[in-house]
Amino acid sequence: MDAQRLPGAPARDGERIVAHVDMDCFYAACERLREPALDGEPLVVGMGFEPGETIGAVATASYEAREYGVESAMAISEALEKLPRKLDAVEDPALDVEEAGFYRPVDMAYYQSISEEVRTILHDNADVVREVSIDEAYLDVTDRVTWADVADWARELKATIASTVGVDASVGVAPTMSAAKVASDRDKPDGLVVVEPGEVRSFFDPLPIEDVHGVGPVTASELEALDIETAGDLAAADPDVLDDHFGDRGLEIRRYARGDDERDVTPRGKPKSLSRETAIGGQKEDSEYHRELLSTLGEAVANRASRKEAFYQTIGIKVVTPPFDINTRAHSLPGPVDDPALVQEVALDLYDAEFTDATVRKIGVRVSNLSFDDAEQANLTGWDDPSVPDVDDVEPIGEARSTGESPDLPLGQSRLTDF
Ligand code: DCP
Ligand code: MG
Repeated sequence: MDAQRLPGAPARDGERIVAHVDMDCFYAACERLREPALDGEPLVVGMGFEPGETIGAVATASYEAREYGVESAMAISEALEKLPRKLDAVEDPALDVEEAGFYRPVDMAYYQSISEEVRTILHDNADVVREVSIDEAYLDVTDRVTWADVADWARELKATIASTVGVDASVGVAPTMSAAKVASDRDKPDGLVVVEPGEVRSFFDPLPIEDVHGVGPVTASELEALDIETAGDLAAADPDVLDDHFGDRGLEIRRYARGDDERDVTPRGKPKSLSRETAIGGQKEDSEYHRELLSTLGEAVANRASRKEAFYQTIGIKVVTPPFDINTRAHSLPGPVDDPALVQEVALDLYDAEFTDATVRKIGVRVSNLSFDDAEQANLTGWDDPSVPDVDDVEPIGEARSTGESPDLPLGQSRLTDF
């Protein structure tokens, strides 16, 4: 604790108490809720493991399955090599049943419902909550707790989530968002790490460079070539050297390594529009394929609008043709609707009217002119610049990454993203 700080003192002026909450092996934890026999077993949630299927990826693995080297985003074929499926091991004498695991398909709607239960608890326990993905949120609890009692608050929060919902959360508490996020990851699963204001530098210093926000594998190896191996090395590095090698970005990651992060926890606003798009490998000219994608994307967007209790009055498509021409078309309805079949129908009509012969690099569906149950009318701003993601319209990572809502999209060739 900071020497000048009295035990139980509230945060100082301008200083925040931020918690980052992240569920442990979230999809696997959800599967265990409805199938308790999976408790303690190696469990992989993903797509593509059924006989005859070859393409798919791991969404998550239980900590027991991680011991075998299975991890998120790994090709399902690789996961099956590391950890064969129990069902197969029982029939194949060459495989050891004891060294096999359970596989379950992704069920986004179910995970969303569990996520909602957790969110309710988070909102009950903090004044400001910013959800950043299906299993992750930042909470600002400055006005509720002091540094002396925040650990008790966090323990109670974890216990409430465990007893009410039945899944484990890891919690990190710190004076900034980025430090809280790193802290929640330090003691997983079922972790709790509190980093008080005076401890931020000593907490960051020994961490490997990859743990610093904004440092990917390429930057990490460039930094290592400069003998910068830990967050502490980066924090203490000569700013001129970093500026020479990396420009402004170098100074930015240096700030992160020092735990400097000015961002406030802000709740999400209501989105102005909801959209999904997918890149098409090989710039295919194949209208049936394009139409299938549009149907899948239209359904995903409509489901998302339903979950957010949003009605839409405008339905549109985006078709990107070579070299990189963005064509958008939209149709406005007489009034707001919540009608997935209509989203698909309008999207296909807009496509059929102009694009059946087009070579397409990317294709997407968007609903806009949104209204919510409280009758608050959102602005229709048209199509966003795809290079600038709308921060209020970021879908839970799990959903964006998962093949759960669109099992027909081969992984690696197409992906769902926001636009
Ligand atoms: N997810 C996914 N594809 C990925 C990464 C994650 O579909 N490449 C999904 C499955 C995860 C969920 O998002 O359960 C949450 O992501 P996390 O990164 O928080 O991973 P977990 O909660 O599974 O594990 P951890 O205990 O490390 O948080
Ligand atoms: Mg998680």
